[in-house]
Amino acid sequence: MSRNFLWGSATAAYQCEGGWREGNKGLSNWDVFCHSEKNDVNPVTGDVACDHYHRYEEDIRMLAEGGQNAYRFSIAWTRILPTGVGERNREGIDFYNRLIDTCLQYQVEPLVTLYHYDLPQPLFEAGGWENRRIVEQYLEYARICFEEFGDRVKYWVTINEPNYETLCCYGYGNYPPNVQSLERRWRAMYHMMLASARAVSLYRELGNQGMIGLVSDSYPIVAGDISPECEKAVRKAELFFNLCVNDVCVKGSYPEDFLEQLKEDGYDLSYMLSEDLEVFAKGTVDYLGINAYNRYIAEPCEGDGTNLKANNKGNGENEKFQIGGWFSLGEDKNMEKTPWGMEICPQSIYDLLMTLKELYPRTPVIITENGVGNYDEPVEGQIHDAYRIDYLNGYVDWIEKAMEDGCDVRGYFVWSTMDVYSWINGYKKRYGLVYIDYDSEELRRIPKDSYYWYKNKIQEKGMKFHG
Ligand code: BGP
Repeated sequence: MSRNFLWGSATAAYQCEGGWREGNKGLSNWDVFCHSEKNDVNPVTGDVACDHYHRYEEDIRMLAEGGQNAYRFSIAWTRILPTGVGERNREGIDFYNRLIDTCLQYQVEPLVTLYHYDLPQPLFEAGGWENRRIVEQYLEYARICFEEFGDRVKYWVTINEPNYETLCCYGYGNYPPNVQSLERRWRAMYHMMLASARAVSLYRELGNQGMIGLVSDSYPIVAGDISPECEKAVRKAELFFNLCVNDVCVKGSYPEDFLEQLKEDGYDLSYMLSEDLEVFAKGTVDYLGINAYNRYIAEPCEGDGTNLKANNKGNGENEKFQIGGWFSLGEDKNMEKTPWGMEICPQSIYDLLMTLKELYPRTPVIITENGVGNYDEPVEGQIHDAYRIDYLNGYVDWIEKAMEDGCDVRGYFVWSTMDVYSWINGYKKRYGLVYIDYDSEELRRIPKDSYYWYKNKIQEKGMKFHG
């Protein structure tokens, strides 16, 4: 396996592929949701998206020409198994074979996510991640992917963001199934963690030699002030966002005070079976994938209510985030924020990485996503995204500092390779190193200033990058 530092960028199937009815693909919950009347915030779909399904060669070539040596993408479960279970679909497998072979042809290391938000619709209708049956179904799907692609793919991700996805599905309620029930959220997340642990063990049982991990959106969390109440709020926010995922996949068990809190909330936890303890303990990851975007300021709750309202309009209007009985999130008015309320704070990655080093000293980290979404407009055919360069540059420098201070980071991926569909934020919230002109017939690709910046940065830092 290559020992080079992974310098890459990332996408996910539903956000870029398009080709939603091609190659025998089945329908996913996102296909159905985006075509339903529930999709009313920014009513667009991923039917065509960037047409990566047909233009992957161009995208991978541009990535390689931009000096990158790694590409993170996800497999659509519905291309491999159109209804989620049953016979494998050759056309879908062939598509990913072409994608992987193209990466290798350009000397780009593929880092492959098995599950990134898009669930086969029949499984979604049977309860999705709330239904324990999905653990076996996911495992069968993972087995097929390992068998078909494991000879060439050496970096795997079991599941993308168990925290953020379930928070949107069952907290904000802006992703399908669009409900607000934290009790259901914890149940769904538990099955994701179980499925991930099983897949890690299976990967090893099959004799694979690569690295398999889970991608966790993780947050540096600071106290609103130095009071003991704020300190307690920090711990609860850590449990809520970070430890409910990271402790489980790295240490192989849930934190005691997390389980206590769920009991205190009065939730039915009968889905947590004692036989699962061993599954978690055995299925710990080879590396932890970190999606780094935001910093949080934890404070005690005001009253006992829960308030969860997402800002998907990019209009700068953010409601206070509060989980009754747990904590609330404060705001530092002096910090710069995007119109979607994300704080710009590159040095916070240093704190996060040093915390991870303390908590999980033997587990390497790969930064699997880092980026900033905003409205980008071409000026005379170019995209001058200096704000993105500042942001990414700050992150890379602070990551380097954390590495100098002993944190074992193996790779860095910008979100995203090119502009992609931003879930229910639509297409106007752009993250790409490459601009997509969605109005042009050929979905023209235009490298942004940040694309060239990244190329130079990689050259300057070198492929070894302390490796
Ligand atoms: C992560 C997801 C990505 C991507 C990114 C930006 O949570 O893994 O799929 O979308 O965030 O988020 P958004 O597009 O919602 O702004």
